[in-house]
Amino acid sequence: MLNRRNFLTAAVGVAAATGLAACAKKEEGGKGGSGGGDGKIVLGFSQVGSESGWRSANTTSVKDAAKEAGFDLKFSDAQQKQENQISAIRSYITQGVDVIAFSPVVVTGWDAVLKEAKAKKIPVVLTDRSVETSDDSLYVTLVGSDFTDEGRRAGKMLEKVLETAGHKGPVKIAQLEGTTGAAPAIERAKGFKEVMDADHASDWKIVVSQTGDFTRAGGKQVMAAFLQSNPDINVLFAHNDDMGIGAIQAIEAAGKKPGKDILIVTIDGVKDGFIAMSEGKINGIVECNPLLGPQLMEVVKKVKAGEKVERWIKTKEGDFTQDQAKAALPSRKY
Ligand code: GZL
Repeated sequence: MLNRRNFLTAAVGVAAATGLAACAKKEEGGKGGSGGGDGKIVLGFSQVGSESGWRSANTTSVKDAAKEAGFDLKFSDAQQKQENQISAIRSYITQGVDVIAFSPVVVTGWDAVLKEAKAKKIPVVLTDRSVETSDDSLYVTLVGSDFTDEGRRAGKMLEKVLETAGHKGPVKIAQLEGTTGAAPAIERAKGFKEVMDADHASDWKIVVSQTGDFTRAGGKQVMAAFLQSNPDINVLFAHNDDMGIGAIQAIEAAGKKPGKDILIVTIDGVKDGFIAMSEGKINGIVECNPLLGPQLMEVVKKVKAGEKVERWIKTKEGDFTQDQAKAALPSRKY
C-alpha cells in the first residue's frame, strides 16, 4: 500500500527496477521476450479469479487490450488462491516472458516469487490491487484505484443517502468486507472509518462486520446471519456490488425492504449494481473502474522499452446516487 513516504523512496526503487529491466533487455538481447522471434511483447498475466462482475469486466478489458496492442498474452485465473498466482508467476518466469503483470489476491506473501522474477530481470507490474513489500524494487508500478479514497467516498455517499432518506436516529451499520487480507478490503474499511471517526463518532456505529469474500453467495449468507444477530441494522456498507446484491436477497427473505428499511451503499458500479439501484434497492454506488486494460498495455510497452513510469497510475472514477441510476445505465460499459 502506497503513502507519501514510501512513494518517494519507491521512486528510487522504480529507477533501479526499470534501469535493471532495460539493461537486462539490452544485455541479453531482450531475453525471453518478443515471443519466439515474431517481435511481439510477451505478457504473463495472473488474474485473481472470477468472483464478481467487476472481475469479469476487468478480465475482458485486459484480454481485449492485449489483443488490440498486438501482445502475446499468457493469462491464468487463480480462483482466488494465492498459491495459484505464485505458480503462474513462476511459470511465466520459466517461459521467459517480457513482462509479468498481476492483481495480487492479498497484500502479503509475494517477496519470494517477486525476487525470482527480479533475478531473471523480468519487470513486474501490479494491476488493480497492491502488495506490501520491504523491497520497492520488486515491482515497477501499480495501475489501479485508490481504495482508501473509495472508502472515504462511501462514507460521504452514506451522508447523502441518509439525508435524502430523511433518516432520524442512530445509524446502525452492517459492513460486508471484501476478501480477508486483500488491499481493497483493508483500505475501503480504513477510508470509511476515517469519515465515521471524523464526522459521525456520536451517531454512526458499525455493529457487525465480516467478510463475504466479494461474492454474491458470500454477501447473501453473511447478511442473513447479520439479520439474525442484529435485527435493528438500518444501513449496509458492502465493499462491492456483488455482495450487496447477495445481501438484498437475504434482506428480502427476512421480510425487509432493501433501500428503505436498510439503506445500502456499495462500491464497484457494475451493471447489476446500477439495475438494483434503479429498482430502489441500492441507495448509492462508489465507482471502481475495472477497465484497466488499455492503461496496463501502455505501461507494459513503456516498461519493456525501459522507459520510466510513475509509481502509481490511478484510475479515474465517479460516484452515483439512486436518482442518477436510470440515466447512467445505458452508458455503463461493464
Ligand atoms: C477492486 C477489486 C475488487 C472489486 C471486487 O479493484 O480488486 O475485487 O471491488 C473484486 O468486485 O472482486
